[in-house]
Amino acid sequence: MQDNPIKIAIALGANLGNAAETFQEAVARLEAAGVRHCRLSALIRTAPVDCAPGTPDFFNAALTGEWTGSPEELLHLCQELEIAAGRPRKHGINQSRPLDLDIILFGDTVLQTPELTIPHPRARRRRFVLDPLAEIAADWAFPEDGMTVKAALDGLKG
Ligand code: PH2
Ligand code: MG
Ligand code: MG
Repeated sequence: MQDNPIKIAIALGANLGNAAETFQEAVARLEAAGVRHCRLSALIRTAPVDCAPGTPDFFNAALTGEWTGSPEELLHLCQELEIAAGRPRKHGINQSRPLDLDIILFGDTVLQTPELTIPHPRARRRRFVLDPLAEIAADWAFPEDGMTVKAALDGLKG
């Protein structure tokens, strides 16, 4: 456990069930588990990216907060909440899901283990991540090179 709270950003995604309710429930559970000062962006509806033909549209959002545990502890919490929302423990890559919680940023941590890569390796090329994150954390800089969320999003738009 670290003593000092670390600012974290999580991307939320769902394309099964009632995403608005599922996201609210996830925020409540994250708060109950110790994520403080949670701020949730608006939900946006997005076309599936890198998914099988016929995959339903997604709802995406982003959340910022503060966490006092390790990155791995936060990952395991996110995985628990995905399962609580009805996602099978073992699932295919990019398979439809009632809840996906991906850690995008964890303070200025850069981390690569078999279990977890931070920042999220695909975040900067995904509008469905950057659009909602820019609403609540536009000036947050990616630690590898200092590029802000807004600049990364503008790069994708250009
Ligand atoms: N998540 C994926 C793959 N593709 N497409 C959209 N629009 N939204 C997502 O959340 C998403 C996706 C893998 O987690
Ligand atoms: Mg994901
Ligand atoms: Mg995921």
